[in-house]
Formats: sequence, structure tokens, C-alpha cells
Amino acid sequence: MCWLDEYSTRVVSADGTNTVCDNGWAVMQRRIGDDSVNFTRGWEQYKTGFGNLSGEFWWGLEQVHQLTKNANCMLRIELFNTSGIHTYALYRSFSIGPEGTKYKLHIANYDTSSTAGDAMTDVAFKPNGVHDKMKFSTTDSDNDKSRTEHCAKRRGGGWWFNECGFANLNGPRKQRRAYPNIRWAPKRKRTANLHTAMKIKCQPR
Ligand SMILES: [Ca+2]
Repeated sequence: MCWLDEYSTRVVSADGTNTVCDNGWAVMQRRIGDDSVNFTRGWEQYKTGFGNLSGEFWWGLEQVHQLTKNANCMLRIELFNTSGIHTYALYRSFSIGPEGTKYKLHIANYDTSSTAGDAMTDVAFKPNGVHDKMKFSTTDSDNDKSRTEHCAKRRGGGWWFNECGFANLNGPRKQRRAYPNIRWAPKRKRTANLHTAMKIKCQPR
């Protein structure tokens, strides 16, 4: 564990909350496959964070907003799937808006050398290949684009759901056949994942 300031010239967050740093990357989400933490939670918990920094955790939407609001940031997603394969997806542009926007996601510039495929910004698979500009939804706050579904309630977890979408890294580990719920499905190709991490690196503008 370390203070983000050691690695970044940007402020940590309004209340100074710290998170894990991994070679200069601030870890905003981590699941290590031990099922120790339930990721299906309400808005306040996703806002402020939950879990255990030495194991599975969600840092908090407010902290991520504070970190990314005045900086140029990248998001690196790391996956370890049920086939035993490690992959990653790098987005060279990442930030989230304030709570008033429901922590609206801004994600772009997928690095094509990434190995996991693009499950967040692929316009060839509109709408659900695109999570950019989506609002965050939780079981008690439906801000997704589906008029018929409450994606967070139906699929579990909390995410920037579309209708509902190709990615849901906070979904429950328990898999239904149709929807592996720790989900990363570029080009509709579903993978079920055991371990995940979401890491941010920022530079001042
Ligand atoms: Ca809905």
C-alpha cells in the first residue's frame, strides 16, 4: 500500500483516501478470486469504496473522479480468465465525471497492442460494445440505457452499463451459463474471468 502522491503529481482525493499503487499505477479495482468481497452493492458504497486493500476492493468513484478530473489519465484493465490466460486492455484516455453526472465515464483510445480486446469502446458493436459516456449504475440506482432492464440488478455488480453491455468486471463470480458475470466480451466473445484489476496512471495537463 502507498500514497498515490508518491507516484503522481496530482492530488489523491478530496479526503486523502489512499489506495494500492503498483509501479506507479493507482489500483481502483482488484479481485483476486477468493470471493472474500461481495461486489453487488449500493450507490454509496460504490461512491466511497469498499473491500480490503490487501485483497479485493473497489477504491471509490469519488476518489477516481478527483484523481482524473484535471489530469490526462490512462486505464489499464488486467484479466486472468477461466482458461488460465492473462490479458490486458489499455485505454489511453480515461476519466469520470462528478457525482452529479452519475460518475459518467469517459474512455477512449484503446491501444490496439492490448491482448484482451476492446469491450468498452468498439463502435462496430453499438450499442453494447460501447461503455463510453455511460453513467454508473448500482442495484439501487438505475442509470443505464435499457428501458426494460435494470442492468445492475439483473446482472449484479455496479458498472457503466449501456443496454447492458459487453463488460461488467464487478459482476458476481457465480456464473450463469448465458452470462459469465465477471464479464469481458469484446466482439461479443465472452470470457469469464477469475482475477481482475483496473489501474490508473495520470499526468498533469
Ligand atoms: Ca434501465
